Parts: sequence; structure tokens; C-alpha cells
Amino acid sequence: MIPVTHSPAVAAALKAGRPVVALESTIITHGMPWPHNVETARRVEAAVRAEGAEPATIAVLQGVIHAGLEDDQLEAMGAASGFLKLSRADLGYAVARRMNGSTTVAATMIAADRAGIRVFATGGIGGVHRGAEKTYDISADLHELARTPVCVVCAGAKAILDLPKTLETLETLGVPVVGFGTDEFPAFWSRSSGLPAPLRLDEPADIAALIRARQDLRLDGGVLVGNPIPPGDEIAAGEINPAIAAAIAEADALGVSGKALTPFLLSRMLELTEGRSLVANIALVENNARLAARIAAAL
Ligand code: PSU
Ligand code: MN
Repeated sequence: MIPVTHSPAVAAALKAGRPVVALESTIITHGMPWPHNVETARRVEAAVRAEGAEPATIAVLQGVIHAGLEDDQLEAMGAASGFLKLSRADLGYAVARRMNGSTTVAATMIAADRAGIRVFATGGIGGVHRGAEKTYDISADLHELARTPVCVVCAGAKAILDLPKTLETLETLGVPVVGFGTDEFPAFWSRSSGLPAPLRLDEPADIAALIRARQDLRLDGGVLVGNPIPPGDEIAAGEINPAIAAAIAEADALGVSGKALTPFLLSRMLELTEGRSLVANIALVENNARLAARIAAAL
């Protein structure tokens, strides 16, 4: 028995063959400040429901992997400190030690797969950090996409990363990267990265067909869908780039690395943009949740 506990609502939806969308929790514990994190998590769940699908927020509570949280669990997690940021490497550790942990894209993909959920919405995946030629800092999210069969809907990789190297790595790993309704790979806070999306599809049903074709071919791994932030919510690249450069320079000067780096950069971006990066982040996650629900319905 794989130790994943479904919430009653998620269990009922899966049993009835209704669409279910997995949601991650690192964005709640490490990606956004309280109380915006809890408000966003609720809004994202509501967006999934509004499209007729069931949200399954994933987290590890006292060693139990949950697929689907009750509202009080979500609220408590958002206010808590001390949650581990879990990826493939430490998911089993948190279970064995009965710890609390939020799941990154990598760990959420694993849990979603074990829970029988095929579609997952996040904000932006982790990727190859700038300076990776020196630090070797490459997110485990990329390798997870290569091996676990879950479709991940994101607004691109976070623009704090080295996007060309991130795309090259995804290509090497054999991960299909689809621009949804765009020829470009989106850049999280901005619609445009200047980099072509390797593949393009314009309808949720087309993405569902791609997922099925890969299953039939017994191709391992997931599908990455890049869904650009809505035009009214984006921060233009020219405006966001100086803040990115400043945040990265601060991280370098302070020696921030490893798991702490992405949360540090996101929180500095919030301050440097006077909250605008957070407003954009909330909008893009909601937008991704809606698309993920439509893909899950088409599957
Ligand atoms: N998307 C967001 N905010 C986040 C993340 C995604 O809008 O905080 C999280 C995801 O959980 C992702 C993680 O897996 O950032 C990447 O962390 P790292 O670079 O350490 O792999
Ligand atoms: Mn890393």
C-alpha cells in the first residue's frame, strides 16, 4: 500500500472519474508571505472548482502524505513555520520521521502520481539557476519531469533562473515543453522570454491527446505546459529584470544557496517590486489552475 491519504472530496472525485488537479504547497510555506499564501491557496482551489474539477493540495503532515487538505489544515500550514521544503531526496525522510513538510514541484509530482492524479498546477517550476556552471544548482523538478507521468501546468520557469539552460536541460531529459497558445516559452512574471517554446498547442483537448499518445508509447515522464500570465497581470521584462539582477546579486553577496535560494529570491523580488511580483504571482497561479482543470476534464 502506498501511504497517501486522500481527502474525502478527492477520493470521491477519483472514484467517480471526475477531474482532479493536484496543487503544491511549497508555494504556501516558502513562496509567499502570510496571509497572502493562505488567501492564494484558497483562491486557487476555488478556481479549480469553478472549472468543475476537484483540487488536491498536497502536503506532508506528521509524516502522512495528504492528497487534498481540509481548509483548517491549509490555514494552519500557511501560518506555521518549520515545514521542510520537500523534494524527491527528502520526501521519504519526512515520512519516516513523521515530520511536516510542503511539497515542491518534484515531490508534488511523485505524490500526485501515487495518488492517481495526472494533472498538476503550479506557478513556475524550478530550473537551472544562473551561475549553475559554478554552483551546479539545478532544480530536482527537471529530473522529476523526466521520470514521473504527471502533466505540470506552469507560467514558465521563474525568470530568476537561466531560462536558456533550463530549456536545454529539459530537452536533454526528453521532457516535452508546450507553449499553450504561444510560440514562446513564458517567463513567469512576463509573457515573453524571447525563447521559442519547443512545441505549441492551443486547446486543452490537444494537451490531453499528447498525454495519451505518450502513455500509449510508454514514454516515461511528464509534460510541461507553459501558460503565459494573463496580459493585464504581467510585469514587462524590462521592468522586472533590474529587480532580478539586484536580488541575485544580494543572494551572491550573502552566500545564499541550496534550498534557501529560490525562497530568498522570491521574497526579495516582492520587496524590490513593492509587492507587484506577488500580485503577478497570484494571478498566474490562478490562471494555471484554470487551465489544469480544463486539461484534467479533457483527459
Ligand atoms: N511556483 C511559485 N512559487 C514557488 C514555487 C513555484 O510561484 O515558490 C516553488 C515550487 O515548489 C518549486 C520550487 O518546485 O519553488 C523550486 O525550488 P528549487 O529551485 O529549490 O528547486
Ligand atoms: Mn536548487
